[in-house]
Order: sequence, then C-alpha cells, then structure tokens
Amino acid sequence: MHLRDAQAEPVAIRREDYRAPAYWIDTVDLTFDLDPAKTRVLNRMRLRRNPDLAPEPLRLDGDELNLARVLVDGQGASFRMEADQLVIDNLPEAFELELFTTCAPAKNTKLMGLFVSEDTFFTQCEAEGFRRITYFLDRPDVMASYTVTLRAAKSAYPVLLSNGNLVEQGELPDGRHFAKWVDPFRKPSYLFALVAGKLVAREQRIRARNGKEHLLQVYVRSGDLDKTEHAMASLVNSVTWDEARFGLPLDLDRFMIVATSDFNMGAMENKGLNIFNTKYVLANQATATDADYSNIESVVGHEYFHNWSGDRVTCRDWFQLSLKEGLTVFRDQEFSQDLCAEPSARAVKRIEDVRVLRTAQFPEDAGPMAHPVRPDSYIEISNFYTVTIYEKGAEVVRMMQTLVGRQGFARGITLYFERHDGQAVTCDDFAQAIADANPDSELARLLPQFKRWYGQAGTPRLAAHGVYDAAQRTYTLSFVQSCLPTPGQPFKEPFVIPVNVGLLGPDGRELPLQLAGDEAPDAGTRTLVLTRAGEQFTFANVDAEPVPSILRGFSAPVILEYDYSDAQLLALLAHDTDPFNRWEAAQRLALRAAIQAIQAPIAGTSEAPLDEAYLEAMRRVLRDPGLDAAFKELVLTLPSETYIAEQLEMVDPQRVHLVREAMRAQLAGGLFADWEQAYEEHRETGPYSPDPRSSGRRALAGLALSYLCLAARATGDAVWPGKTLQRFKDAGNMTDRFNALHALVSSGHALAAQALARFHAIFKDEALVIDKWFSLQAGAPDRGGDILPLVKQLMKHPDFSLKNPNRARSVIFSYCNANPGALHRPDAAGYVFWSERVIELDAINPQVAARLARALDRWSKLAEPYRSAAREAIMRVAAKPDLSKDTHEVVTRALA
Ligand code: 0A1
Ligand code: ZN
Repeated sequence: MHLRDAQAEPVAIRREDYRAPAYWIDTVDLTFDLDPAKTRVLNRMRLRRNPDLAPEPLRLDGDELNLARVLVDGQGASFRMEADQLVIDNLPEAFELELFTTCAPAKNTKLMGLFVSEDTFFTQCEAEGFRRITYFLDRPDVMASYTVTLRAAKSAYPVLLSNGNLVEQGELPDGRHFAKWVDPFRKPSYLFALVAGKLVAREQRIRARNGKEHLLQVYVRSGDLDKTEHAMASLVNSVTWDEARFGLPLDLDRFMIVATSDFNMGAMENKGLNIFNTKYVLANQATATDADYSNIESVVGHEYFHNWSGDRVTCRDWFQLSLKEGLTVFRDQEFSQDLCAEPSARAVKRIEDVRVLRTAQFPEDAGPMAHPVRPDSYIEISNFYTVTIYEKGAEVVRMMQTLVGRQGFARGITLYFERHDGQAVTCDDFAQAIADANPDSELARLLPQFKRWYGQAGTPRLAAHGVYDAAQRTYTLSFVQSCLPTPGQPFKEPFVIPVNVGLLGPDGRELPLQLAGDEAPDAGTRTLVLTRAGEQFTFANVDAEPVPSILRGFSAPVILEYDYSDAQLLALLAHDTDPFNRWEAAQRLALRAAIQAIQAPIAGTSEAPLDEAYLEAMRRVLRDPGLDAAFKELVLTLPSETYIAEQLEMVDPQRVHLVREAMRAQLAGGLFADWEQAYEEHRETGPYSPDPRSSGRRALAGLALSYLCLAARATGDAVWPGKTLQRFKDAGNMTDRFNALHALVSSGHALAAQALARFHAIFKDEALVIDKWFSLQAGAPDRGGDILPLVKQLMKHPDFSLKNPNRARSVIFSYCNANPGALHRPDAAGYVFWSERVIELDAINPQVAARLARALDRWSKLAEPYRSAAREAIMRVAAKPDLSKDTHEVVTRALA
C-alpha cells in the first residue's frame, strides 16, 4: 500500500489482546546523575513473577537508551535485545534487578522522557516516555513505590524536584548536591516526574477541612514570579472545590506545579509534581488575555483533579484513557461552572464547551481518525489524546450525571473511589460504580446499552418531528436516531440518548409538561430517555401549537435535526428559558443563511446572505438590557468556517470563506450604530479583573471594535480605525490591547502594520505574547492569497523556531489548522507548504508533526480541485521513508 518494507510496518495494538503483566514491580529506586549531554540512571527494582500466569521471560521496554549494566540479585545476568526490548530469561520468582543506562537529554527534541528546556531538566512520561529514561514495564497497570535520588551541579541546578516528599538533601563533592524524594503512593511509570534547574516558587500554605496543612508551590523562572498569582489562586480553588463537591481531599503534604516553555501538550498530572506548559500557568494583566486566565483556571483544575481521577485510580491500559480524561474534563468543566457566581455565566461556559465539541470533535468523529471513546486499536497511543477521548468522553460522563441526577452522581463517584482506590481499572468499572450507587436509576436499567457510547464511534443524528393535534390538545414529538458508519464499524446499534425538552407557548411562555401517564404536569424541562431507533412522546393538555425546545443544555452529543421555521427559531431566540437553546436558535439561523448562500446557483447571490429579520433579531439581542454581555458576544459570533463546512456534503472552502466574510460585512454595516453603542457601553476603564462579568464586557467591546473596523474598511471611514489604534496604545490590559490589534489586523486596515510593530517591540521578551503576535498574523482572514507568503516570511523571523512547540504552533498550526480560507488555495500551495512542514517537524518532534498532519483529515469532502491536490499532498507525506509511527498512522488512516 505504501513504500515501507513489511518488517518496518508498525503493528497495531488491540484492546482485545490485553493480558496482565508477567511480572509486577514492587519498588523502584532511581538515582540520576544529571548532565545535559549524558545523564546516568541507576535503576534498582524489586520484581516478582505474576503468580496468576505461567512463567515467561521478562521483557522490559526501552527507547533510545544506552545500556551499560544488568545485574540480577547483584550478579551479572545474561540478557538479549529484541527490537527495543530488554529480555531476560530464567528469572527466580522474586528478585532484585539493577540496570545502569545513560541517555542524552539535551538532544531530546521529541520532549518525551528526560529533556532540557532553557537549561532546566524536565520529564514527560505519559504515555510511553518512561522507557526513554530506563528499561521498565512501561504500562499503566504496573504500579510501584518510587524512591528517587537526584544529583547535579548545585550552581546550575539548585532546585531538584521529584514526586512525593523530600526526605533528604545535602552536598556532594565537586560543587554537586543531591535530593532524595519518596512518593508515599504507588504509581504507574507514566506519572513519574523530575525537574532540576534554576527556578523560584510562589508558595502558599492551606489548611484542609480535617485541619491538615499542605504546602502548595508554583515553580517558574525567576523573571516570571509576577505571573503566578492566578495559577496559585486557581490551585487553591481546585483543592477547595474537589473536597466540597466530591469529598476528595488533597492527599499529599506538598503539591507542586512547574512551568516549562517547551512542552508538547497543555500540562501533565505527575503525582504531586504537575508539569505545565507556561501557556497554562503564566498570567498577569499586561501579558495575558481573559481567555488565557480562564484556560489557566481549567487546566490547573484539570491536572489537580487528576490527583484522584487518574493518579489514585488509574487506567488498566491505554484503551481506557477516557476513564481518566473524560472524567477529568467533566470535572474541570463543572469546576469552572461552579466558580461562576451567576447562572448566566454557567450557561456561557456550557456554550463554550459545546462549541469546542462541535467544531473539533464532530469533524473528528466523521473523519478518518474517528474512534470510539474507548478505542479498539492504535498504532501510536500519542495519537489518541484526542477531542473524542477528552471532550466526547466528558459528554458521556455528563449524560450519566443527567441520568442519575447530581446527587446520585456524587454518590457514584464516592463508590468508584472507595471500590477502586489504588487500582488500575477500566471504563466498565467506572460506569458500573455509577450505576451501582444508583440502582433504581435509568442508568442502572439501561447500563449495557448506555455503554455503547464507549464502544461505538460516530456522532448520532437525531431527527425530531413535532405534530400538534388541536382536537385532542396533544403535541407529539417523534425521534429517529441513526449513526453513519465509521472506520471499522459499518453498522451501529441505537444509543441511549437523554433529551432535555421544553415547550414554548405562542406567547413565548414555557408550558407545563404532561406526558401520557403523568398525574400532574411538570414545570419546565423534562428528560426524555431515547433507547430505540424510533420513538414518540405525546404531551397532553397543550392548548395551542408549541415551539419545541429540544436538547436543552445540549444534553447529549448528537446532531439534532428539526425542521424549524425561521419564525420558530426567532421565537426560541427571543423567549427560551434555556440559554443554550437561545444561543442555538441564533446559530441555526446563521447556519441556514450560510448554507443557502453557499449552495445558491449564482455566485452573486452570496453577497448578502443574511436577511433583515436576522439582522433585526441581532439588533434586539445587542440592545437587550436583560442579557449578559458574554452571552451577546456568543450570539453575535457567527458559526466558524469549519463548523459551516461540516454541514455540507461537498466543501468549496473558498466559497465558505467568501460567504462567511459577506455575513460578517453585513453584520458590521447593518448594525453599525448598535456596535458603536455596544462599544461605548462596554469599554471598561476601571481596574482589571478576569471575572466572567467583566471579561464578558471586554469580549463584547472587542467584537464591536472588530465589526466597526470591518465596516470602516467598506466605507473608507478613518474614525474607528484611528480610535482602535488609540485603544491599542492606551489599553490597561492585554485583553483590550489584543482585541484592538485583532480588529485592525482582521479588517486588513493599513494601521495594522504599525500596531503590530509596536506590539512586538513592547513584548519582545515575553515568549507567550510573541506567540500571540505570530498566531494573529498567520490566522488572519485571507485576502487574495496574501496569508501564505506572510506565513513563509514569519518563519524567517529571528524569533521563529520549529523546535519550540508553542512557537511552531503559533505560526504553522494557526495557518494550517485554523485558517481554512487561507490554506485551501486553488494553486495547492497551501497543501505543499503543509506537507513540507509535516515532514520537517516529524524529524524533530513526531507528536507535534502528527497533530499538524491532521489538518487535512477532511480532504475527501473537498470539492475539486482541492480534493485531488490535498490527497496528493498527503500521499507525498506518506511516501516519505522513515516517517515516525505517529505521523505514519495519521496519514495512512487519512488515505485508507
Ligand atoms: N494527561 C495529560 C495530557 C498529556 C498527555 C501526553 C503528554 O505527553 C506529551 C502530555 C500531557 C492531561 O490530560 O492533562
Ligand atoms: Zn487530563
């Protein structure tokens, strides 16, 4: 099929092949002599044979290690190498194994295992990085007790950290020193961590409910200490929240967060020693936007919550990844919602989460990388840290909460941790615990069918239809569910789908709901639990034809199809008590207008896709004093090009781009006076605070400024661009400053150039801000093909580096993954650029390359000439010899 020889063809790992390990490792004693060029690792372990299995050789995983010594019970032992594995035969039932290896952290550009970032040592072991530090049974069901001694030059590496408690430290000859750490909890190797370097810490002591004191530390480079307040506050909030909501306390004397600027992902939950991408730690009002503040809160929460959901109870194997990730995303989403003082802010957070799911996970579930929340096979596990495992996994957990209720769910969580503390378990174990704690619930009744959410990939479609019977005064909602085939799964069985429903009367008021068989009507919302391919629900005592509000709060991760009239959508937008569906009504109206314009036979008809009724409705939203600014901003933001494209059978990305730009121009010009008013009313001048209310005001003011600059572009007006430049200069915080810059850049105004230059000059020493500077330019709307040449130029900028993942993402991903109107060029130059960068990055950092490789996942939906050109580019990547397993898996799946 492609140009590799059969031997080098990577093999798929299958879930059904799971077997318990042949050996257990009870204790691990590691001693590191840290040196960037050559670090020496002494590993002394106590192992014993798994008594449940027949004896077999010990096979330890390794990757890019130099092996110097193998001793079994203190004696030289014979061993052999089979590919990357160290194999030892004829071992006793229990024994001590001593291994001595070296590795080269400074040369580690993959950022897996032990690596150096800005003269500091860090580790990343999830999923399979520990084998790059020492030979090991590198799988999550092997849990051991760790003792770690770090030795290094004291002047260069004054801070030496590892998991657990510091039990000893002292001086060594030749200006070296050591620190010894003992982790009181058994853990799998993927949770191991060490850090060594010149760092400083913000510290805070907190007292838990039981009176116990804990030390919290946030370690950063010395110039960044003034950017750690928010991360620390988020950590304190996380500790308090997990104890209050789920009764889960902090179980360690000391909990540390360390930030590094070179990191493949967001952050990592190593026991007691979380390692973070600086992007999710560092913030002050001058350098970080409101979105940064809110991401830091979620990611700090996420990693902290893993301390229970991941560390205390971990995954049996990597197919169960969503056991910890889906649950922990659900927990961090709930945390952020619970921190909102007002219900409207909770709804805003829910809408934002659903937007991520629908723009990133739905396409994944419909594309070549579609996989179940609990996958059946993988070639490279790093490719499965996906929006399906994380965000769809969280929706599955959320549906369980809907089916058992909030209290019932908390009971289920308690039972899960009681039952499985200290174990490595499966998604089945989790679902069983939630059901067992709620024996009378719908979940318990439907558990085997509910678990199809774990096994079947693809987004279910739910076609709904309503019929009003005036004579009977009944309203019948019927549903038909279906799910398209996904790779390896041609047929799907029906899912359990909890559908939250409400009905609005002709005056817009919510009707009491009375299903056949109910004695008295319920007020408000009702959860209908669908289990069959088709079913019906009839509501009684309905006086006039209602407007149904279906899937309130997005109660299930499905595509809801309902043939709403424009008038019905306008009624929902104006009156629904469910904020999610209010927002959704506006999205549906915009989406419908976009699709009609895209499919219009004559190109000219796409010039004004939005009708006056839509614009009038948006005007009313903007002027409504009863609505929050944050909510208005969401309603007035059009669906993304990616989301619009997902609704089409065949996609002409240029047409999608033109139509959406035309809609933006209409919103800008049509609501000009309202935008002026919105800006003046919401521009803040007081002290900065990142709370939801004030960040919502800034978001709306920012959107207004964007539209005002866009309108000015059409009319040639110089007033608003001038005001925007002034705002850019005067802004007291990064959010306002960046929004102003964004408004100038995205409207393509001539003043953008000087603002960009000034921005770079002010922030040249702030790496995370320079990332924003790159990203804004590479992600700007394309006008006549101008973005690709700009991107190429940005890659020549002295601040650009391919080796730093954040920087590579800021330019290359902002263009390839987030700027479809600029990537999909009729001359195919965007695809050529993409393929060259994938190949170039693959030699440096396969994980980052494989993420980039996914930018063309949806190539088969493209119209010609894009389709053939994109396919050719993917084939060029696939044909490259020596491709990493990571990238190889992505491109071969894309071509399958
Ligand atoms: N478990 C982490 C995510 C993570 C996964 C792999 C990594 O390797 C580069 C790093 C981090 C989380 O969910 O936050
Ligand atoms: Zn996680």
